[in-house]
Amino acid sequence: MELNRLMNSVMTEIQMIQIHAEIIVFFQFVETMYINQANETCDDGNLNNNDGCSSTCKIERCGDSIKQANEQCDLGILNGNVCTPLYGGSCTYCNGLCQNITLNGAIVEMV
Ligand SMILES: [Ca+2]
Ligand SMILES: [Ca+2]
Ligand SMILES: [Ca+2]
Repeated sequence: MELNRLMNSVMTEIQMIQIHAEIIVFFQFVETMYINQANETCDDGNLNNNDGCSSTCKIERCGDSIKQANEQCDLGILNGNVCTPLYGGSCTYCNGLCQNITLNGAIVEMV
């Protein structure tokens, strides 16, 4: 009987330790989800893109090299690099507001 009670209390202690460990893991998980880590520029606690904070916890903006839903293009530092259309042709570049801009080249006039 004494041994039984001792065994029970040992088991209870082991269970308490396990529960404690699980609680720590849970809080670490919550922390990872919501708290800004050093490599993050934002954290909205979800894994969705296009809501201002990306799934990799970076602030979504024009110039981040990732095309968000409200952007037509995003080439990062190459935004605003104006292209040069050929004669009679056209070219498209991404401007500083992440919009595609199409330029038409001069028309070669047949004389
Ligand atoms: Ca985080
Ligand atoms: Ca998000
Ligand atoms: Ca972008």
